[in-house]
Amino acid sequence: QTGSAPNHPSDSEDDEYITNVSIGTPAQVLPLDFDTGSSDLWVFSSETPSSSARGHTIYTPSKSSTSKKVSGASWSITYGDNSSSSGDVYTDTVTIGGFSVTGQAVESATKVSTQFVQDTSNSGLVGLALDSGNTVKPTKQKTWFSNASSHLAQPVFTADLNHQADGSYNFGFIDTTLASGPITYVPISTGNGFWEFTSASYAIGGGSSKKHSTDGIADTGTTLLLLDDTIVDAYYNQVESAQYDDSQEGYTFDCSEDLPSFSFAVGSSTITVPGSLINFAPVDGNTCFGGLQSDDGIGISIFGDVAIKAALVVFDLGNKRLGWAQK
Ligand code: 0ZP
Repeated sequence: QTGSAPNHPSDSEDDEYITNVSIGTPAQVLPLDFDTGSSDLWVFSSETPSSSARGHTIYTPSKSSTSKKVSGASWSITYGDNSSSSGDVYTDTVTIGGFSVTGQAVESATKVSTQFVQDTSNSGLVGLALDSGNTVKPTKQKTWFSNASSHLAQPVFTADLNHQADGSYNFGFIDTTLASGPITYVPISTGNGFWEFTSASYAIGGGSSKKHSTDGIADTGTTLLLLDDTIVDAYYNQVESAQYDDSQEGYTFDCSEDLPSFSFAVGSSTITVPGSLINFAPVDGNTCFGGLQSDDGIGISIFGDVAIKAALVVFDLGNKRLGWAQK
């Protein structure tokens, strides 16, 4: 069996990617942010204070004949950007792209931080990282993909994200027509619960490849490409108008300047992110914010949406590996 779900960017900047998910019986359809950087499936619900839930779609477990409360279970998560949420737990049927998982843990929010209140484009997240990162206590719960994987034709899913355009998350199969190049696989290290891999080198524009080991994760829930200062500084050195802007906390440049591409190694091949994707968004007037920024303070590098948009990314749980193919 397989599933295929369309996604779409939340806004013209591609800040996040939204996919509709059906929960319960009859189906309640919620727009959720699929996040390969975390492992909790949580939703705005009838238990979320109505002042916080305004503008969001909510899950009402009491209206689902298949919902069951998980007695004594609670969850609490804080993300890299300091947004947070917490609550209690149900199990219910969750259908993504036509494929249903019964008994999926659906974490219901009784509290959400202001970032989530204000961001009405999503009504929760679907965590697609490894099970070990799940925050439910006293018993960790499995991700939707982990539950689905033994029933899927292959224990894999793929992310196809596009700039200002629809894309897809496919489960159980790899549609190679979504890429132009071959898929190169690299092993993941599972110890931190992420889709974590090592990239051995990078290149800027047509320049020579520089040896530099990057320990990073493929994270659909992070908007930008976040790498070591050495790489980020070297990149913006090649951008005449670029400067580090303290008030924006990142590199900005003249919107009209053409940016060089950025390439990173995946095994023996490379993925190239075109300069147009690194020109992330205008901040004011003629100044634009870079899609490549520093990972300082995170402790790991993040291949977020800016990098993922350039590729078809294969999350292969069966073989504990990541595949990257140029689009
Ligand atoms: C984001 O990328 C934001 C957007 C964002 C944040 C900060 C600066 C930005 C500058 C320019 C453009 C975007 C920026 C996601 C986002 C998009 C749209 C609207 C939003 C409204 C409110 C809040 C966020 C919005 N956040 C990353 C993030 O935390 C930043 C980051 N910092 C990553 C360090 N690492 N992403 C998480 C999922 C988000 C959470 C989904 C907020 C949207 C809502 C995770 O994918 C990150 C992951 C980091 C870990 C791999 C180090 C994580 O926190 N996992 C949870 C585990 C807990 C560790 C057990």
